Amino acid sequence: MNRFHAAAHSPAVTTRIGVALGIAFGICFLTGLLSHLIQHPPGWFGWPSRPVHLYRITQGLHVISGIASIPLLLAKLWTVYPKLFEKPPVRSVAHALERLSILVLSGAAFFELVTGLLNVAQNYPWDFYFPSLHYAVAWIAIGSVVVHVAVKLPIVRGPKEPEKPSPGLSRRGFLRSTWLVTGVAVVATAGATVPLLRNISGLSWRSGKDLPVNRTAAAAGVLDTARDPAWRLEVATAAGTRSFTRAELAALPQTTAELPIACVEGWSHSAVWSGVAFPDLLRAAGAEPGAEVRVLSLERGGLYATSELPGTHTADPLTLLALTLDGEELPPDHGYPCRVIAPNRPGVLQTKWVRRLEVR
Ligand SMILES: Nc1nc2c(c(=O)[nH]1)N[C@H]1C(S)=C(S)[C@@H](COP(=O)(O)O)O[C@H]1N2
Ligand SMILES: [Mo]
Repeated sequence: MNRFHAAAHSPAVTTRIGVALGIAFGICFLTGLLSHLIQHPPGWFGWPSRPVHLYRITQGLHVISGIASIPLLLAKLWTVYPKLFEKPPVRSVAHALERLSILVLSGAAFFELVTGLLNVAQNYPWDFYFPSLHYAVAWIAIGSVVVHVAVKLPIVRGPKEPEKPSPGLSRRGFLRSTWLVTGVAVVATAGATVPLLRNISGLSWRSGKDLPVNRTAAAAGVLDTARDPAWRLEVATAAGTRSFTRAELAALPQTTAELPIACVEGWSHSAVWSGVAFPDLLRAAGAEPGAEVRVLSLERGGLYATSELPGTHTADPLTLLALTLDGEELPPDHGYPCRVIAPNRPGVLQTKWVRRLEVR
């Protein structure tokens, strides 16, 4: 082993990288949990409709901290890998448990980072098992992190070993390389969500000038139904069902607002939308703003063909059933004849090609 390797395997280096990884992984877990709660809200959970940009920040943090965790996890495994092949493999029950917990921890962390990265890179390559599995394994990962930190805390807080001058240099070198690679990974991807970084984020996905398209009208199988002159928006309330032609929707009071689409993949993009604000639409249909509304798309099947608008959102005058995008008629790929655009809401819930609203 040369000096660089010997230094990289020192406990001090493992600890420094471990602390950074713990922070990045913790942020990733909490922001991921938040995103899950917003998409599958239990009764006790409420998510506000303001500030408008809050979800784009929390989800941007989720993806950025996840990406930062990848080089940190690799570096951390590198610093300890001689120990992974130690002999004898098991010295005592405690030792066996510790090794097992590290195996679970690295396996779960790897699974989370790789599935997250694939989701971002391939635009939802899976149908439904990804989000639920990614969510379930997150608990295994964070649970084993907590156990691992509890076991290692005495070492982290214990007396620092004296830095020997010569290996010290290489140690610092290894740490510096780790911070550098992590920094580059973050800056290269952060442009997808941080507008200021957009110009220098060579590698970032979906960072062009135009609003990205998540699923096209053709892919969703709605090209014909979206253009059908017989299309009507149905609004079902306790008092009965009202339907609106597109011209009738356009004749209602219109609201214009600049609002972002903040995809769970981490990219986000602002655009100027106009259409009917939900409070106005609900009143026109004989219902009250603040009612819970189920949104149904022309798309058949598909994970994102329906969504729920909570009362906080249907009472907010910035929650739109949008008819135009950047001053033009809504393009088919962005949801023609109309779509939901609500403030502070995950992109997956901004349902396109709306055909029916069910007021609860
Ligand atoms: N009906 C329907 N609506 C949908 C989707 C979909 O697959 N089907 N994708 C959602 C996702 S994941 C995102 S990020 C946004 C993207 O909107 P855009 O394609 O207009 O940018 O639309 C949302 N609305
Ligand atoms: Mo999305």
